[in-house]
Amino acid sequence: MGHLHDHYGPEARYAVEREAALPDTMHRREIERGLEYGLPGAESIVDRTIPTFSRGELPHFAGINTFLKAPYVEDVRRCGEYDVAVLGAPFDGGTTYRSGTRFGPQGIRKISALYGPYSFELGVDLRESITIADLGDVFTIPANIEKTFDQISKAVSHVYASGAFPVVLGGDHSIGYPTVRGIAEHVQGNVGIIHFDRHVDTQETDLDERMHTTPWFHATDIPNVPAKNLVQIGIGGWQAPRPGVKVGRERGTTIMTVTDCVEMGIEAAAERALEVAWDGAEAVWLSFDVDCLDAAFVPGTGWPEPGGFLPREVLKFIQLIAGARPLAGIEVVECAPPYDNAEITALIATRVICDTLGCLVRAGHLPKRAGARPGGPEPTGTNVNASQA
Ligand SMILES: [Mn+2]
Repeated sequence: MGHLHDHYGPEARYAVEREAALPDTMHRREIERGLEYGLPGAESIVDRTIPTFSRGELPHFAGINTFLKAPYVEDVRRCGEYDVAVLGAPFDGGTTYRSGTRFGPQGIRKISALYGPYSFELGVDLRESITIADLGDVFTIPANIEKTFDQISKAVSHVYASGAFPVVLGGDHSIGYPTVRGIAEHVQGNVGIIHFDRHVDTQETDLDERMHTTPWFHATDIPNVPAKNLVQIGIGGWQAPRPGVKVGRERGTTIMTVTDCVEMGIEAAAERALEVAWDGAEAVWLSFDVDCLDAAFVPGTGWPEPGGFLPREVLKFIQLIAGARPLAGIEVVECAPPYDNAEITALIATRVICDTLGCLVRAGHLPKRAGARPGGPEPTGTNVNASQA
């Protein structure tokens, strides 16, 4: 690397320096595989890395829409061979206003095709660092919340036990309860939850059922998921129902409003959130409701509420959390493509996942070493990358 001049800011300097240190081994392998499986390009194509059939990253508008164009792994028994496993939970039976999140996984996968595996500021290339599988979607039951919860818990439990890092694409926020239930059964000790949302989601029932306004009431009823380890970030506005606020007060959840976070500063707020979630906990689940952002940035959601975070605030927050400690997994919920304009809601949903993965990689939390799954014993699957680490 040549000498860098002095006009860079610290972040840009880090980014520019860091890129020189990133390998390109997996990228070259992807190109070779593309030429083999997709045939070398036509005679007139000057760039001989281009195959006849699109295989791999390029062009971004082509291809089959898995998350980040990760391989679709049909045999879910093999998910433990990957560092990260993406699974959709297409369910909107828990919505109490706008439905449409059953199309959330599709919407997120579609716009994720726009993303490359490399982040400039983070100085990370996911393709060179981790393997990702897209397992497709859980078979949800549209007219039955409880059967859907059982399906989601079984799916998340399977992925977590395999050793792969679960990334759950919602779905409305009712899925927060079954996802945490699927993790908690494998954790010897307590599970904390970092919850981004404008809404508390802590009432027992809504419209007589366990709707998307209720996941944390039921999750914190699980013996090793104490309410004291639930930190709720971005809560506020006119849609945080009083019954839920009452439950949060009684059980002692920690609520941080947007103003609280912005005025103490995102670094201090992230530190507080980490302290609460990890206090005596063995594993921490990240539950990200896209509506924690201001309604202007997330038109495609079930309960848009003005006054939320700016994207750069929430991304900074996520980066600090994922960089600090290993997470048990992440879910991104309430992305409703039928209401989305220009895919901007799906875009931020994808970005939150990519930044989380990028920071976990940069901090050395991914790929996981064998047996280093947060709070649990040896993985039951064979994690190929982990065993090399
Ligand atoms: Mn919400």
